[in-house]
Amino acid sequence: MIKTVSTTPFQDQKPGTSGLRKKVPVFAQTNYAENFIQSIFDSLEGFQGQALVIGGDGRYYNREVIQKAIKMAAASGFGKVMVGQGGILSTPAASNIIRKYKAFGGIILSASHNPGGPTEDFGIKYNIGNGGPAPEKITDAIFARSKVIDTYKIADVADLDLDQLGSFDVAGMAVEVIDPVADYAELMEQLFDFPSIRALIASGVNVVIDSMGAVTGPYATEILQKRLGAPEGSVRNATPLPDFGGHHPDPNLVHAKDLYDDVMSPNGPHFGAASDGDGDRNMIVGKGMFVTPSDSLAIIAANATVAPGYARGIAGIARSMPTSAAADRVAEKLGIGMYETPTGWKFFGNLLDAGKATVCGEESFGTGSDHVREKDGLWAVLFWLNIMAARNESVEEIVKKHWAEYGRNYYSRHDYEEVDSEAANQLIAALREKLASLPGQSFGALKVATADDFAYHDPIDGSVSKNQGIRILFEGGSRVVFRLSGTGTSGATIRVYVERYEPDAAKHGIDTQEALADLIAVADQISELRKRTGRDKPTVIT
Ligand code: VG1
Ligand code: CO
Repeated sequence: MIKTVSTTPFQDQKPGTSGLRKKVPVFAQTNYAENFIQSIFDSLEGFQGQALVIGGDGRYYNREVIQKAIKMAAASGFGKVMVGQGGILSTPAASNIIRKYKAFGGIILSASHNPGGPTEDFGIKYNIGNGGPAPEKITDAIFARSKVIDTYKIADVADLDLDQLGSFDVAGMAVEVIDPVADYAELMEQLFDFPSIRALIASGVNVVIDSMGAVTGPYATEILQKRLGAPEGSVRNATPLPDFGGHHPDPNLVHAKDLYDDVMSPNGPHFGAASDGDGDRNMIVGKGMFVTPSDSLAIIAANATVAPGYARGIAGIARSMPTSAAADRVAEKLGIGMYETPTGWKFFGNLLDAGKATVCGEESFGTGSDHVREKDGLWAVLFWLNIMAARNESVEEIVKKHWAEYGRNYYSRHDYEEVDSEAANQLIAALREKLASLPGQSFGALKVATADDFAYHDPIDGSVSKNQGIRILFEGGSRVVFRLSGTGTSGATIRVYVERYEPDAAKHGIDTQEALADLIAVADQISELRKRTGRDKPTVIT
């Protein structure tokens, strides 16, 4: 029943910021997914007889790869697979299942915020036993293995019915098809004050969640509508669809603009939130106030003790390097640790495991805590609702008071998508060349204090990750950061991150792009971005 299949390696299976992401036609090549899955198994030790969690965001090709993964897990000697019904598990829910049931690890099928469909994106990611994305040591081993692999093993059996809950046998391995929502909803109920949030909603605070045709639909429906009493229809685009209904499931001001406009309209909802393809991102919008993800992290950290799960306080905060320093000011005031890591959730795992950090965040609409080892979209939404309920204030009031107390970090990211890869690499290389000569140079009123290519020394395991983004820091706390995306699937995406700290509350009402205009101009001057890419404006501004 177990077949060993000869194969030839592919040279392009290098996991990026969050797993391997390629267009569906690439993944659909004969043996492409199989090679990568076998390369994962070949890079692991000690999983014989152990459990593997499998699930995905429901995008096109999800079911096909899940069938392959189950049959290959059986062939390689896993004792059990736990798979979400319909092949569905949001990324944070998968992380929770791995932890709760002490699985050896998990395979998450998703390309997250990238579009889905027959010619769009697909992805495979491996998570370790702590529930978090595999660290670089493992992803490097997987890549190395994928370049030389010559066989894979698969059980030669019929497909499993993924829609039926229950326990099954696949080639001698147990498979449990589980409810994807139940364990996650239970965890949220432990962390947050559901009675207070229910009362907030019952008092007339109108809350909507846009699931963007992606995986959070069933989770948000269960939690917001069933458990917290929001009226039916509060969760929009609630059915996970293979092509996300044509949506680009990226919760930001461009792709979730309908929701934003609705919340900003006089009769629209008081609070709106959106999530991405696999449910780990969040966008928070209150009437009159869009919350930047960096501010969201800071505000959650500053108010954490209102939530029952964090009532004892938080041990520390971690943020990715490009994320604004708003949270640093909170950590300073609370007298707790602050950690700056490279982009990607895998770098938070050690800090969370060691109890050094309790909450973590990235500027890319990602926030989370030690309750799982992934960022968690609905968790952030519930945290905001819990804070609103506890303080009896609107989003706008909460944010403005926070700025008044800590100062405001004006922040924006400019993305230049599908740029010629050669031009993008040259731009970064040229910046690297300039680093040594930048300190001390002035650009108008801005004087460079330091400039470097960010390198991270993991304080727990001592590993070093170099070349994680070019930072140019100016005197007074403003900065620009440049890095190339590690999640795109065509050409290169250049991300330019711009930040200015403004302590004076009288200057907190300026339009963000205006407040950052001089830094944006200097970023272009130093990088020659427009000249090198031929672009005169970013593809997406968040
Ligand atoms: C992007 C974000 C990063 C995030 C990653 C995965 O990576 O910038 O902060 O962790 O996506 O998020 P990059 O390399 O493209 O900048 V998800 O929700 O796509 O898994
Ligand atoms: Co995601």
